[in-house]
Amino acid sequence: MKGDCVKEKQEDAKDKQLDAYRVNNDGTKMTTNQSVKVSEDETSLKAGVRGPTLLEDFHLREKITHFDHERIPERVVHARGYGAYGEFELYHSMEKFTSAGFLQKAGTKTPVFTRFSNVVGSKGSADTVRDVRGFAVKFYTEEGNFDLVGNNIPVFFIQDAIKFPDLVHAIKPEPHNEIPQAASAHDTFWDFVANNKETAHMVMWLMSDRSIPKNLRMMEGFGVHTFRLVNAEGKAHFVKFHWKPALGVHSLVWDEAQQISGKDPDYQRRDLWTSIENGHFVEYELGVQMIEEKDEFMFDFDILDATKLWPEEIVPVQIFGKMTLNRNVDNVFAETEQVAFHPGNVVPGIDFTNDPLLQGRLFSYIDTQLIRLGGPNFTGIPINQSICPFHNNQRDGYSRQTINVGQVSYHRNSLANNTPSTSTAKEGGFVHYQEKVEGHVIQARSDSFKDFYSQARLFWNSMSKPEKKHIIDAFSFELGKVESRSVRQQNVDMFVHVDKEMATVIARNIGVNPPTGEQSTISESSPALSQANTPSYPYTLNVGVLIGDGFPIEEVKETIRTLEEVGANVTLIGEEIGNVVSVENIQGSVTQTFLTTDAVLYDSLYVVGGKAKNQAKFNSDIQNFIDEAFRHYKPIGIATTGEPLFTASNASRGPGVLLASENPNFDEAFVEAVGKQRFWDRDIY
Ligand code: HDE
Repeated sequence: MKGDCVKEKQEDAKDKQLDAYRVNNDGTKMTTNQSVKVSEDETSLKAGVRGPTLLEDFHLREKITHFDHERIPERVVHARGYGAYGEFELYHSMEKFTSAGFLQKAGTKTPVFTRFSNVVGSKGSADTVRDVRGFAVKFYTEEGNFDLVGNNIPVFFIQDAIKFPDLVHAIKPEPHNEIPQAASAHDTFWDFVANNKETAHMVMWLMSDRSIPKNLRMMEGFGVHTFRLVNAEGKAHFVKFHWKPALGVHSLVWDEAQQISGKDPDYQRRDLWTSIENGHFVEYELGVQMIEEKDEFMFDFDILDATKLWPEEIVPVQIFGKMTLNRNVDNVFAETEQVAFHPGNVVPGIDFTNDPLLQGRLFSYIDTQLIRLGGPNFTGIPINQSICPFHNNQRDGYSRQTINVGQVSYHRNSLANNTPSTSTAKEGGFVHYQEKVEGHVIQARSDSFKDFYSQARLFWNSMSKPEKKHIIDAFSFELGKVESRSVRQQNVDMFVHVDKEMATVIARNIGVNPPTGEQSTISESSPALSQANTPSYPYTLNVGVLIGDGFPIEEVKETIRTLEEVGANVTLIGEEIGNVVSVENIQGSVTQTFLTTDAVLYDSLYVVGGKAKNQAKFNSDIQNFIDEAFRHYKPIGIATTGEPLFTASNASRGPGVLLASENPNFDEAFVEAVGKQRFWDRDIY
């Protein structure tokens, strides 16, 4: 890229840069890649209409050759991902803590690209599997790219990067039969867990609702590692980065998640795409927890250990800005697939620590891009380019884009006046933080890394009653799928150290002996870890309206209007796609049928009922929807005409079930229930 870094309308800089690469086929004539106009694209060149095909048909050769090479290797982890553009706006200056240019002046807007991902499954696997979600953000700052490559869980399975290949081998499908896809519920993963006790804390998160997020808009993001913010005077703070979703943290229930995997494997990417297309932009606030360098050893955990979090009640998250995702990509391959994140991409004012997991990542990401994107020039792919020009003496390699002019490609030189030249810190040069280090060269773990259960128990203690039940169910499901009795036993013998009652119930469910060990003595909890304390809104939630002919227009119109007023997405579901007609002969538009959609794809139901051609089937379809939504603790609103259908279903009255006939303020009460999302106190089993 030529010229200076864009200073004005910084937030548009990336979009403008990409303009040069956007190609639109509308109204154009077809050409080869050499720009020769093509006259025939359906029949290859042959000697006689039934004769042999001729190699001189260059268009045929080029078309097939290009097709043959369309695939690149999927990411070794985080293969399934989805991305969007947006901007990051700084609320207030962070100058006191960091010299990073994009964090100096309140109101500064920086373009970003964010890719969310599932860790384990292949590129074509389902969205809603139980897994950690990647949360990777590329900030295109005017001092270069800063990548915050995090997850939706604040801790990690292992403490040292050297164990990453083992972890991934264990959790991926087993090599002899490549089963199961995108799932941790199998022997090798749980064998790894039981034999690597540092996994305990993260596994508690994995078994919790956090690993089945409702969508990508309603989950937190964490930088996981401890980084440093360094100010202009060179003073550093240890920090952990946090993304807080504006809509709160919400999850699916496991049965629902599994059904969605079949009904709509693209559920989460569809949700992100559609929200942005509908102008329901997606917001997360960014904050840091900060610890002064002098306080490094003040805590009962090691702040360099990535299996530990810093309880927010002890070290509060200080919010300093907001990311808004507001634009979908034009081409998923060119942008989302080719984006290359790297935790080592930092800008002056942001630096690393000795977290051994982070240190290993600093090596891995470039290494993986070299094979995935075919050589060292992947930074020239449009999505990866910084918005500022770059100058150095790196040259050549596969698919080099720049045409470097001149005879000099080395430093120091006199022939080019010793350019490109380096910059001092004052001139914006990155100067690594001058930490003092000393020690013996040794392959060992610090003793301060060896407490595996305290925070795992802190997490357990912080869970609400339904959350605890979900964790026990998840363990029982996952370990119940493990064939080796020994591995099942080893796991309950391990997790007894987190909670005895929990491990004892799991042992019973999975047919092994009750564990005999003792649980950790930690009694503290951290309310910030429970989703019971998260905000909840009806905005952007999906309400399915089950409707037939002969509905009461005033009643239904008013309820739908109230829902739409708060930004809920309302879909009419009926017997056939097309119009339904009210008693008053007013039409409504049905866009989904009981065949094309399913109750699991909606956050709540509004049951109107009515007449249909096949009345018996229509009624039973509605009753099935009600049962499903009821079992998944979802709000259900019943119009006066829907009451008989509700009564005929297996659902019972109770929390989150609202009848228009009984409720004078039905619309408001229903909207409130929709916003609450789940009614855990419903008596289901
Ligand atoms: Fe990654 N990780 N990782 N990781 N990671 C990759 O890089 C790796 C770890 C994370 O949307 C790979 O480009 C090692 C923690 C995300 O493109 C690879 C270790 C966290 C993404 C890699 C870790 C992450 C990746 C695969 C142990 C949360 C997807 C493809 C030291 C803080 C980024 C690629 C995207 C991707 C290596 C652990 C997050 C192989 C060696 C901890 C969000 O380089």
